[in-house]
Amino acid sequence: MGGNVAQKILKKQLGDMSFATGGGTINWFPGHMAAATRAINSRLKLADLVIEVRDSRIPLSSANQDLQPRLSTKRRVIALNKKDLANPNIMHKWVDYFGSCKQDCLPINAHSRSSVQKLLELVELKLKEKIANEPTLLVMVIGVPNVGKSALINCIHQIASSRFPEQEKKKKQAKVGPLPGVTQDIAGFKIAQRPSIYVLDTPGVLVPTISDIETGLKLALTGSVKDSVVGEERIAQYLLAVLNTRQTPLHWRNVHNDILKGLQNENDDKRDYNLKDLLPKRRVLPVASNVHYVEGIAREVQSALYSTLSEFRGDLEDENELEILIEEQFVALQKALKISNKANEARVMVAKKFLTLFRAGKLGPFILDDVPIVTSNS
Ligand SMILES: Nc1nc2c(ncn2[C@@H]2O[C@H](COP(=O)(O)OP(=O)(O)OP(=O)(O)O)[C@@H](O)[C@H]2O)c(=O)[nH]1
Ligand SMILES: [Mg+2]
Repeated sequence: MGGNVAQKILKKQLGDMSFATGGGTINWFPGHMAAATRAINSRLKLADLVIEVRDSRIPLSSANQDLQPRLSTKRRVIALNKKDLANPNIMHKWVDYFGSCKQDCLPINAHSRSSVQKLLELVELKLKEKIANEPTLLVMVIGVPNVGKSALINCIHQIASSRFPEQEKKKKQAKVGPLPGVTQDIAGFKIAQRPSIYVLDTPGVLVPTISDIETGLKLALTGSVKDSVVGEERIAQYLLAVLNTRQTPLHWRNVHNDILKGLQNENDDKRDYNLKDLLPKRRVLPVASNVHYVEGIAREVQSALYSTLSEFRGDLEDENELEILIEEQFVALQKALKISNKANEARVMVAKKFLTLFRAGKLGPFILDDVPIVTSNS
């Protein structure tokens, strides 16, 4: 229900954007993707198994729909990557969902060897017969941009090298990076001998037209589409619409109260100091540890969103009123994120920092897609 409101408000906001209309001038599908899609399609014929990497936060929206018909005819494992950023309480429902579709799937974290090890075991199981009978096997890793294909390949390669230390001479590494579009060419990595098993890293590819605005926004929010394509402000507005309609900030009440208590203590300290009028006590300056700083800012953000939402008297189901709340939240976020009013383009800065916190998981784990309802008679 909430999702529908979020969708409506977004249709309104994005209605005049080129990608909302779905066709014509598509500027968010970079030139190299068309060529990459053709290259992937031609290699797919040769692949013995495909690891389709998706983002755990959007298990359906991160599927490349154009590739699905081909993939469903192949041996396929869906790796739901970045599980560290996804809500573990909902993840199991997705595993059940894919299970009910008879689709192998495994939530993983490409930076964790043990979780990639499990994926490898599943891959080996599915290739068991082929491993026994064929001299060479090809495993393709595909997926939309920035889902962690190359990070996964590096982890697989590392595990393989420790199994076959003689292979370690060639320290070939796939390039990994925080922005979409890092891998531009298909590259092979040998991970086993007898049979020879090659894993192919591929460039992330999107479909040329994203049929539904919300899918596009989710892809932008999780970093599959360059921010500049949709604009940081719109992505942040979308995130706020999602959080508010789900009432997520209401769970941050304790954070808010703790911060209030903290402020109270600080005031008490100050009063002490004034009354006694003694030599100033040495104040312990916060160690400028980045981690602590970021955690602190994230809590300020959660607190700001809690208080704006809990004080909001409007109707969240009304898109105009939801928009008013989101505007108030932009103001509150600016303060929480310590962005000066004088700053040029303060709104864009607010949006950027807010998105950075979300993407790093500092606002908590999320799953943005809804699990489809499976009718049991299928
Ligand atoms: N939190 C988290 N971050 C991850 C995980 N896997 C990859 N990343 C990060 O996600 C970003 C993208 O990783 P890449 O491996 O470059 O993604 P890719 O799918 O190869 O991207 P393209 O080559 O652009 O298609 C990097 O910043 C990685 O460090 C994961 O499991 N959890
Ligand atoms: Mg890559």
